[in-house]
Amino acid sequence: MNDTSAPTGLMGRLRQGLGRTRDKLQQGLGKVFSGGPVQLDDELEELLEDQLLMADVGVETTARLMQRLREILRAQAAEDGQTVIDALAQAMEEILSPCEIPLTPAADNPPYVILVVGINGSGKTTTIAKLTRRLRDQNRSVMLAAGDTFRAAAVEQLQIWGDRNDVPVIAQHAGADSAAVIHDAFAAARSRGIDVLIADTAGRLHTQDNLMQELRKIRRVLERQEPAAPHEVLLVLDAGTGQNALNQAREFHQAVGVSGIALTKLDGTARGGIVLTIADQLGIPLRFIGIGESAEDLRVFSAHDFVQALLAPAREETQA
Ligand SMILES: Nc1nc2c(ncn2[C@@H]2O[C@H](COP(=O)(O)OP(=O)(O)OP(=O)(O)O)[C@@H](O)[C@H]2O)c(=O)[nH]1
Ligand SMILES: [Mg+2]
Repeated sequence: MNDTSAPTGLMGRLRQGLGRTRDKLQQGLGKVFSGGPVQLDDELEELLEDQLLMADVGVETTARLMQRLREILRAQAAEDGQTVIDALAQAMEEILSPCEIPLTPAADNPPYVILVVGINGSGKTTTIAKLTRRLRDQNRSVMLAAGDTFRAAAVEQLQIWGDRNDVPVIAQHAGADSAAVIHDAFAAARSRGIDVLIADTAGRLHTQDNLMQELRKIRRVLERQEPAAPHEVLLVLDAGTGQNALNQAREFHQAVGVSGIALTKLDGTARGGIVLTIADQLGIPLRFIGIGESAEDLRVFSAHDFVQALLAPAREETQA
């Protein structure tokens, strides 16, 4: 991340956001990325495997990638660094593409309800703020439900974001029943004809059974108000937790049924390969990736852009 060039445009920003993972991967694969002639022999395979594992791609997904890489390269005669990179890009995109399913809140029978869940500090509330801004820019009306009743500061944090984006926030006192807050918010959103209701929840460990029960209760209460709600259960995962994110996703999915994932803090980690593991192992739509603190740093996930940002040579950065 010692890159002092200032990439412009959305693609440049994505490259910068994935800088840690990309730099590590490309440095580790210097032989491939320097562009000279290379052969996919045992030595190179081992090097590739090591680098993918270090980027937190995970054992099974790395094996799958390597398998595809061999297949693709078997069909090609000349091998130089670029051929290997192109083949790797193709193999990665094949894994990621099925999970590239953006979140598109339906306009009929409002409100469209997004229930946001995840462990402590994964980025739920800031993701809600960024999502709110995105929806407001699309001229959708938004309401927020302060379902994190655990901390007083959480309600205030959401309130500030709501004020900033000029959207109403339904909240009660700290310690209130989260399901009741979200229930009231739904009723208010429905009567006011609000397009999208986004419900924040307290961070919880996937191992805390009572708190997972609480999420089930929220779901039940919403379902009673509107059988289709929540329309989206968005799980927010911190990319820095690496392979542990997989366990979190499995437990949350089992408890409340996750329909989409937002993977945050990719900018702060060299373990961005976790995106590939998540796509490969879970098959849950990857709605958004977070690559920084500002609103535009919550990006709709694009398999192609992600792979390009990861594998495109750093020297192209200034041209982005
Ligand atoms: N660099 C970076 N920081 C992020 C990103 N997403 C969230 N953060 C930061 O992560 C920290 C925690 O974010 P919150 O949104 O408060 O997390 P939370 O899941 O609501 O936390 P709890 O309510 O305590 O469970 C904040 O400092 C955010 O600014 C991201 O994509 N990149
Ligand atoms: Mg929060």
